Amino acid sequence: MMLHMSLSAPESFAADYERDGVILIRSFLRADEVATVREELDRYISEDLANKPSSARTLEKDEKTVRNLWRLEEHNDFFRALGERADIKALIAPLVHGEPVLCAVETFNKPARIGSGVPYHQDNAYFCQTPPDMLTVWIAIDAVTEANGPVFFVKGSHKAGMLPTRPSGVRGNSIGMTETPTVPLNEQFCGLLEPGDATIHQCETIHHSAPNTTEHSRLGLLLVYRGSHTQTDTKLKEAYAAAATATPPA
Ligand SMILES: O=C(O)CCC(=O)C(=O)O
Repeated sequence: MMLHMSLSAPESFAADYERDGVILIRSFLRADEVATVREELDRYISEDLANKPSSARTLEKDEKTVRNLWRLEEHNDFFRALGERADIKALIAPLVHGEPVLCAVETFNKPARIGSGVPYHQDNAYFCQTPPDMLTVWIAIDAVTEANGPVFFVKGSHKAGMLPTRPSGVRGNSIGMTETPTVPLNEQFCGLLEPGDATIHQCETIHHSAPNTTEHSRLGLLLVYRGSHTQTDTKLKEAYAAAATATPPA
């Protein structure tokens, strides 16, 4: 069992989040907590994953290396407990404008050399919630550098709401955007993180990441929350169902 820290964030973090749709929090997890997360992920992949349904993961093109782990909150007690931590939920409550409900614990592993990219997208195309009071805490387990496929966010893009989507054909990220944003990369918010640092992004903030061609893995652990007041938007859900049927995640 991990010892709980008292999480702290800059005083302006809620205002920054409302304005930009993305914020960065240093040392979200301590070094020992990061090490425990890594150990449990390694153990889960080597001991448990083979006995889980194929919906528990997406593999890279080599058909053996894990690209994503999905539904860890269902499949693993340690990760459910991490996602349910009272200090984390207290921190994000003002951002989801209500009582946080843990919706998902997952990974984007971006393994060395073969880690695939993630096309421009808005998470609410997958989550399908209204109002969009839903977010992702993206915690670096490995260092995230400019070279190993950091996540880039278009600041303020959450304010324009959901933009038209199209199936992307990418396994694990089936819904892309009809039009790629014109904001140049050097004007986007790049999530450069040390292990334990985190970004938090709103579910309609546009983001993407490049493939990892380096020798350095770029493992991220994601905690997804919504406010208990959000509801499923049927129109968004229909588009998601069509894209997921065209490109199943597993
Ligand atoms: O980790 C990545 O490269 C992409 C992550 C992502 O799409 C997300 O956090 O919603």
